[in-house]
Amino acid sequence: MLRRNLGAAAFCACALLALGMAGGTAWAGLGQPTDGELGLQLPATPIMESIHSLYNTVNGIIIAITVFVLILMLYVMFRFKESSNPVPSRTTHNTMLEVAWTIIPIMILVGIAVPSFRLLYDQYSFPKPDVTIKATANAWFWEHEYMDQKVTVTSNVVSDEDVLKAKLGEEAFNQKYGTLEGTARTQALYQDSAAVWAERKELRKLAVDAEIAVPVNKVVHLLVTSNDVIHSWTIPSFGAKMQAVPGRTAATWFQPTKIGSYHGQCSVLCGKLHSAMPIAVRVVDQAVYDAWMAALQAKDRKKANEILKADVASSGAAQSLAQLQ
Ligand SMILES: [Cu+2]
Repeated sequence: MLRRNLGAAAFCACALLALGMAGGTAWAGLGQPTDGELGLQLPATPIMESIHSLYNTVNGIIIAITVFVLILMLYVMFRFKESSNPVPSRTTHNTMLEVAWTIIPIMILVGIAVPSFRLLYDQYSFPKPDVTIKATANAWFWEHEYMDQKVTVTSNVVSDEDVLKAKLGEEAFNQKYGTLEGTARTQALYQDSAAVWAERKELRKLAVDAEIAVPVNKVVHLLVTSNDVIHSWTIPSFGAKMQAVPGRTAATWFQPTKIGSYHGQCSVLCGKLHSAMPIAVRVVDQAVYDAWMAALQAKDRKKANEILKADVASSGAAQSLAQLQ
């Protein structure tokens, strides 16, 4: 019976591992998710680096404890089974052992608490800001107001319909899809837009019509609030996540150290189009940022978008390529 159980457990573990391999698992990318990813997205800020290190430390401890308990259980199962140990011991207490299994877990917990509290402290210690942005959540889009420059960027998701319309033209689009309704329409748009997304080198569900930009290595303070229900502003690679609560202003900060394109989504289930609230931040050179901001201040949004589009160094495509190499 025992052998059969052990065999089943080993088989399940092997099957899971094989499934993971076949599913094309990969380590998560920088600033964007990867298909079948394992682990956290790569860090682009000192805070996210600390989160990675805490995550790895705690995972190491978990793996060590699990392996230790597994070995202990297997040892007990074989060593003390009825056939090899017909006369069981009558021992009920062992002071040394009891002190040890109380003290050691306490020491492990304190060991986890120290880096954990240090990280929490760092997350709430705001360095002097170079840029202050107020992110306001709306059902279903984000507004980013650069407080000192008095400029607001409204970011809407780019849908399958948008990219197909841009590719085919409004008229051809209506001719092809105008008669379709409901799921049939959604599916047709999804299937037909796949090639267009690949061609545009943009991330489906994560692309927005107007990205925001921040200068590299500068401290950004982010004030977060909402106009309707609770949302959450998140960029995983920045290690920044803050609830957007109506009537309140919360704050977080980040200091991105790598030029690139960073993606996140509203991460509190907020309603029907929760999945249509992506956030896209470009971390750019100071010169690119200045030019982009100047265009926005001159109310030339088209030029501002073009400046970011033309900045190859921070484009997501360059990033995916660098990750592959
Ligand atoms: Cu939301």
